[in-house]
Amino acid sequence: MRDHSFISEVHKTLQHHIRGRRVQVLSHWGGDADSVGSAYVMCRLLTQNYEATEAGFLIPEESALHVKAIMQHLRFEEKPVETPDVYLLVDVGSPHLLGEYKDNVYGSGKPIISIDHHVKTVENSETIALVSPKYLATAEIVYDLVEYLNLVIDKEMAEALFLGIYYDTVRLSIGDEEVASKASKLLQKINPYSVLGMLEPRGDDAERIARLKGLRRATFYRLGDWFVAVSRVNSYLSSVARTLVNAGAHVALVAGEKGEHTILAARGSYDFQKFSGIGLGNDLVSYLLRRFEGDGGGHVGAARLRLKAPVEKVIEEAVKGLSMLLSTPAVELAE
Ligand SMILES: [Mn+2]
Repeated sequence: MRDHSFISEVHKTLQHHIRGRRVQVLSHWGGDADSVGSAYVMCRLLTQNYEATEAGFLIPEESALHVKAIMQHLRFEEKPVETPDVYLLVDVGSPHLLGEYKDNVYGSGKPIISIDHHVKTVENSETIALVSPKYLATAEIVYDLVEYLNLVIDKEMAEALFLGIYYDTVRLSIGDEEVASKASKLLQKINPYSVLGMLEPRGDDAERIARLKGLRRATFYRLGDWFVAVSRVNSYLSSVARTLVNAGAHVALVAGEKGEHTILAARGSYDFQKFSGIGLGNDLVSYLLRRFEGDGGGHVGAARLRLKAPVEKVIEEAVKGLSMLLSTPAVELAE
């Protein structure tokens, strides 16, 4: 167990708040393997071990494709809880990541518990924060909780927790001995061939078209040692941003229109996250929120913003912001 006293605090908090209550579990927007894997196991623990009368899970905004695949595989469905008594946020680094549900949750006056491994932010002050950045994934916290409760891990739980840990450690590449030992225990109950493919689903035609359009419309900048790709599409923004990072960009900025707002999705490559010293979810987001009205959040390698400004303006400012944060001019790559 990575941090026994933290896990015992998680346990005591749940014991205190969950019994006889209706619990709405929420992930960050779009979800990912970590938030969904953790939520799946937590929903089971809440009813089976902490005696919640009801537990339902919701993902703000549109679910990522791999999330849909994992949920289908686990036969885990989204379920809104009517008049919840408690909210449980899983892997939600900042209230902004609740997107459309943020005002409901934070305006409810009900206890909000957050189980997470991201760095605690000031905004979390209203929340009962069970947060430990020592953990490499929220699924790793849940793994330790399951061990703390002395439960037998079945195949579905093993799959959910393994996918969460594997995804958040970038295929274990940023893992340590502790994570390796947990992963190896989980793997004994899993057929990797049948589950790992879910992390790279092929996608439907609409997403494929958005990615291809995103590639065709992309322009590229060099900022010192870093390459930044910029593009615009009106749907599947994060998917397009991931595609551009896979193609070699260190940062991808993808913007699109949604009503009177511009949505901006940013993704950073693994080396950008590790060596640039810049967090997209904090540095770039606060840079843009100083210039435009709107909201946004994220973590080191991913950000999403909703801004009241035209797409061109947002893109222009985002590139300028990166250039300022990296203290190097942005030079557009010639054809
Ligand atoms: Mn996570």
